Amino acid sequence: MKNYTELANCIRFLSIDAVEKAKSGHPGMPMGMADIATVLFHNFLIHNPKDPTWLLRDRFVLSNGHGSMLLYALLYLTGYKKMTISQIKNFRQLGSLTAGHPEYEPDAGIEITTGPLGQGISNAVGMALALKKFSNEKKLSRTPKVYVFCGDGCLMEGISQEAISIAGHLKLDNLILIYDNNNISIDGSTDLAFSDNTNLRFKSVNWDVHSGKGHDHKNIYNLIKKAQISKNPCLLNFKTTIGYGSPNKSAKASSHGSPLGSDEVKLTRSQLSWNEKPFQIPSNLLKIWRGSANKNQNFYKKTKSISHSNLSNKEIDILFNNIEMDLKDFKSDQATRKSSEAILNYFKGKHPVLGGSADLTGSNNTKGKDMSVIDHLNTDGQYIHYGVREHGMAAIMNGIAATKIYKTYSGTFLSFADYMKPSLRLAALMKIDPIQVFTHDSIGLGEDGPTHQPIEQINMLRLIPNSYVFRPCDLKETILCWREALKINDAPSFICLSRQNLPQISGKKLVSKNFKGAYCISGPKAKNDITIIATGSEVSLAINVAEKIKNNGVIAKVISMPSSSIFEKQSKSFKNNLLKSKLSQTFVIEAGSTMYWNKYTNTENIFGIDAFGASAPGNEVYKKFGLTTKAISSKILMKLK
Ligand SMILES: Cc1ncc(C[n+]2csc(CCOP(=O)(O)OP(=O)(O)O)c2C)c(N)n1
Ligand SMILES: [Mg+2]
Repeated sequence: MKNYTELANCIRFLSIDAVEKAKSGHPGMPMGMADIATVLFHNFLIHNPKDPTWLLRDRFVLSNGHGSMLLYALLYLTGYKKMTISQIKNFRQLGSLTAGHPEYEPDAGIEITTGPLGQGISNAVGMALALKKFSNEKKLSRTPKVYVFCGDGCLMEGISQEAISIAGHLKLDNLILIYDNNNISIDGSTDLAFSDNTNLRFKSVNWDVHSGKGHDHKNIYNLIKKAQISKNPCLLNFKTTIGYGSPNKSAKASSHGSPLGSDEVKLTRSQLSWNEKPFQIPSNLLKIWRGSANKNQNFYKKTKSISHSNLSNKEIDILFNNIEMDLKDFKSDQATRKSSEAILNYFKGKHPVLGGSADLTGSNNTKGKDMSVIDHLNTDGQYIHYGVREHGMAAIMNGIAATKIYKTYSGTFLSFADYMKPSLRLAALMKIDPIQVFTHDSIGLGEDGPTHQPIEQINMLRLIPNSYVFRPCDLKETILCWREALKINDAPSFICLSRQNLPQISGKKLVSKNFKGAYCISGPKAKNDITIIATGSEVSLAINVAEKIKNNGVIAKVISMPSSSIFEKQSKSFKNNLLKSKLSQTFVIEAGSTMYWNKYTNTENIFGIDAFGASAPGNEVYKKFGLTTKAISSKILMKLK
């Protein structure tokens, strides 16, 4: 056996010194997990620091992201070019790769952004699924493994249950979760709030479970070895000591989230017989670390040139031109969720999308006719039944998207976007590209009532930086929105679709080549008295309003805005031109909260809903909130008097 203690101390002291220099950070977790990480990286993890984005590498996910220095130390020690010693010295400083919590940077070996506890475990499920599916498709000799570290906090978070439950159901045998069972979280002993029988919990959802001692290298080695041949996802529950090596702070919450302090650092150096200056790693140890990734070079050589098979943007354009041609003369009223289904049916295997729904497949219309279901026997499918696990689903999709192997989408009701928000935000932060299909996008859904009628959700989504919100008004716009969403590869997309039937109105007016998020759908392009902006199901309402007020001599230009996000990116002159009116009056109609639209007009010109909906047929609810042709046109005329 190598001298794992000294090798682990390299991680410990890089972490201690970096946190000390930054005057902030979390030394306890890296000190406690250093032994396990060392054994894992020296014997099991298959990666190549010289080719960080090799598609078929194992993935290492730090779900307890507060221990970020553990990851940075590992990346530096194993020789990732971007992770230099000066990056370590600049821990938590502006512009460094060594952010307070790991921020997705595959080029530097950072596989996923973590920090909000529970996300990493769930991302890892998506990674394991994508890698297993891809390895089967390519008939590889080895399926890459996903190793995840997590702490007590991740296991207390509800999302972890959703993720481990589906991982067990799908028998993701390439997923190994290593639990830092140190009995400590921020408030003190976990006894304050946590008395789960974690092993039983995992066993009950079909995981293999082994318990071990997290500072006993032989024991660590043996358990990780056992996990290699598991037929199920595997939990390794290691008893560890937070802040291991610190005479006064180990096993205490005080080592969790603040520097040890210079006196305690000295004592720790002496306790662990570490005589190096800050940030110095003895060359003999660095050499051993740098050589640790030389395992399984054959597999690397055999698979390094394998790439994923997503369509290029040009190919997507061609595919969509065909769809548009085919559906050109479509005239019947149709819910946009049905339009979306028609598009998915058109793909017929032409686009390697990995779809799904959180138990609303028939309502979200997310399953294309030819898509087969992924289960534990069939990873060749293209469709995942996520079960009723929206938050888990969104995080799992982030994991899939982060592998860069599959473009992925899934569905639920728009009102349940709230259940997914933390993961949607992280997708945007990471610049990864899952697509969420959110159906039942307004009070128009009717009788299911206010619990299901989204009000503020669409604007909640619009507020997430680096994300794209779409709300098409008919089939043609739905085609356009799908096309754009599939082409976006550096942000998540949210496609909001109606439950109720809508008329086909965009027709030939839709300039689809160079889509700018909004366009004049009815009325004159210039010399209009007023402008009315509408989205989705309210576009036809806006057109009706425009026709009615025309009888009173008021000429309105109606702007359909299927993507406010794309419109906002346009030049000021384009936006001003489109919105321009003789009376400088812009009105907005959208069956949701109004606040977002204040940037384009005054509050009294916005027809929306700032209350919860109502349980009644959709038309009745529209009436109740004054969203009818009659009510809106008379208000507009009053305003213009
Ligand atoms: C969703 C979420 N809630 C709260 C926090 C703040 N937080 C960071 S670490 C932590 C305690 C975690 O305990 P544990 O996972 O046992 O970490 P350890 O102290 O053992 O390193 C908390 C509450 C967070 N990062 N994410
Ligand atoms: Mg803990």
